[in-house]
Amino acid sequence: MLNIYKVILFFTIICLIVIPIYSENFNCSITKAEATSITTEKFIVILDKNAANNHFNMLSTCLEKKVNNFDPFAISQEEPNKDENELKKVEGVQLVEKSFKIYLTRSMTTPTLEKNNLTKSNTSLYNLDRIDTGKRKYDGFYTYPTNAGRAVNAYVMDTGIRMTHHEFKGRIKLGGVFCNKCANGNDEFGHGTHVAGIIAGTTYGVAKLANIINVRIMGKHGGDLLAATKGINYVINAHKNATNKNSIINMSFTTTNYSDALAALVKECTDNGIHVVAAAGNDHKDACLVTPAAVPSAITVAASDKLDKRANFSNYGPCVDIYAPGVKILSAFTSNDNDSAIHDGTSMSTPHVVGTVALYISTYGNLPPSNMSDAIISLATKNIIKNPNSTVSYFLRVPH
Ligand SMILES: *[C@@H]1O[C@H](CO)[C@@H](O)[C@H](O)[C@H]1NC(C)=O
Ligand SMILES: *[C@@H]1O[C@H](CO)[C@@H](O)[C@H](O)[C@H]1NC(C)=O
Ligand SMILES: *[C@@H]1O[C@H](CO)[C@@H](O)[C@H](O)[C@H]1NC(C)=O
Ligand SMILES: *[C@@H]1O[C@H](CO)[C@@H](O)[C@H](O)[C@H]1NC(C)=O
Ligand SMILES: *[C@@H]1O[C@H](CO)[C@@H](O)[C@H](O)[C@H]1NC(C)=O
Ligand SMILES: *[C@@H]1O[C@H](CO)[C@@H](O)[C@H](O)[C@H]1NC(C)=O
Ligand SMILES: *[C@@H]1O[C@H](CO)[C@@H](O)[C@H](O)[C@H]1NC(C)=O
Ligand SMILES: *[C@@H]1O[C@H](CO)[C@@H](O)[C@H](O)[C@H]1NC(C)=O
Ligand SMILES: *[C@@H]1O[C@H](CO)[C@@H](O)[C@H](O)[C@H]1NC(C)=O
Ligand SMILES: *[C@@H]1O[C@H](CO)[C@@H](O)[C@H](O)[C@H]1NC(C)=O
Ligand SMILES: [Ca+2]
Repeated sequence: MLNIYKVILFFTIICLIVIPIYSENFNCSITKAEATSITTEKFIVILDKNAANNHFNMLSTCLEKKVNNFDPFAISQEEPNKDENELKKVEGVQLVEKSFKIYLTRSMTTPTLEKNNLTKSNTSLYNLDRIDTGKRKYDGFYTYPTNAGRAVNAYVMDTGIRMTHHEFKGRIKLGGVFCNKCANGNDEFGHGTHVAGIIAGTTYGVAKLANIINVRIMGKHGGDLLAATKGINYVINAHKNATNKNSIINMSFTTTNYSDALAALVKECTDNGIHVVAAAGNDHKDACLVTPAAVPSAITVAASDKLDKRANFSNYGPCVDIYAPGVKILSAFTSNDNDSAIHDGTSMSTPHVVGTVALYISTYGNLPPSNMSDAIISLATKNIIKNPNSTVSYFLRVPH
């Protein structure tokens, strides 16, 4: 059985130990010659349960190679498949997957910036106005439970957040920074700030009293699977440590291909009681083809527009659990502490559901993730949006 804490331990020990070479009798299946070909590529390595105590000794002995901080390995690019297979033969290694690029799920359209223009009236945000009702009806109000997500922690795994933005005052903190060459938790792109605003912004947010925890896994140009796995490990650890177990992760990234490592980590989160809400993706294809969207225990969110039509970029199909507004969404942005912008994407739909889970928890109490998923679906409105490759669809509705 997968044990994610062993992964953490693995990275941590590599961080702390200054390479004494161990001489225990490990059964090395990688030869010295093979080990010398190891150079640059990064792999995610997940160890099985029994390997934890020996893993560092084993790997440093077998590979006779210094392993850098948090970078599990570097493998020759000439024969990557061979090396990956060799790595798999090391005792205790359960899963090896090459790190690859992950993508933001905001669509590629150029955002319309609306600087220094916070919408004070709650009548102009169609997305908030829409999600408090079943049948489409814009009454100019967003009606939500008064607890508004209080004491719920929403972990935003994204490009960082402009934490000084007025939308988050007093309810935001830095969790960790996991991307390569990212100096701090700042948002150099705007994506994470926009998402966080939809979850919990005072003006733009679904759950206006929820806490935001900034887990930066992407820089200006996206990130990679390795950073994502480190970020997820962090959240699981933080959740385990915390006395407040009301945790939701918002996963705004997607992969071009299905990732076994990412799927395993998402399942580990939900097994530990952390709610995972994931974007369906913006490639107009079946969401079952990509992670984390395809993972059954995640709540997977597709995008619709003001007229309840599926957004033409949105992924779809049986792996989609729910639709939420994701076209022309106004939220916080990064130029200054009052900045706002309009974005499209399943990245914008996902935080609506994160906020709704927060509302649910603060109103009715927490549930195990699978029950929460059922509860959110039972609040939702059935079959008002066409979901290709599936006979059923649900549209988000907040508790009322
Ligand atoms: C080491 O590997 C060899 C060959 O695969 C196997 O026969 C042997 O039992 C292993 N020894 C230990 C201690 O695991
Ligand atoms: C921004 O301000 C201008 C001028 O007051 C107004 O016309 C426009 O509707 C505002 N935009 C938003 C999104 O509030
Ligand atoms: C929405 O509008 C109502 C009536 O104008 C006002 O009482 C309420 O505070 C507004 N809510 C928000 C979140 O702006
Ligand atoms: C969890 O607690 C341990 C022990 O106090 C600490 O070393 C670790 O940094 C904490 N991890 C997180 C993610 O908070
Ligand atoms: C994704 O899968 C396709 C087809 O299986 C393959 O050609 C491509 O290299 C894969 N991409 C990545 C990033 O692994
Ligand atoms: C999707 O819809 C937008 C706006 O309605 C339109 O500009 C765009 O061309 C459409 N894209 C595709 C691929 O149909
Ligand atoms: C942002 O808005 C606040 C109050 O709404 C105001 O006090 C502040 O001056 C504004 N800052 C900027 C940079 O516009
Ligand atoms: C939440 O997830 C969505 C889609 O998965 C993503 O676009 C957005 O950036 C995320 N927001 C936060 C605050 O993590
Ligand atoms: C969660 O759902 C399972 C299966 O439907 C049910 O047996 C269990 O009682 C539920 N737990 C809670 C806390 O609602
Ligand atoms: C529906 O799924 C099937 C296989 O599962 C696939 O071949 C087909 O292209 C999908 N249809 C759409 C519209 O994506
Ligand atoms: Ca309304």
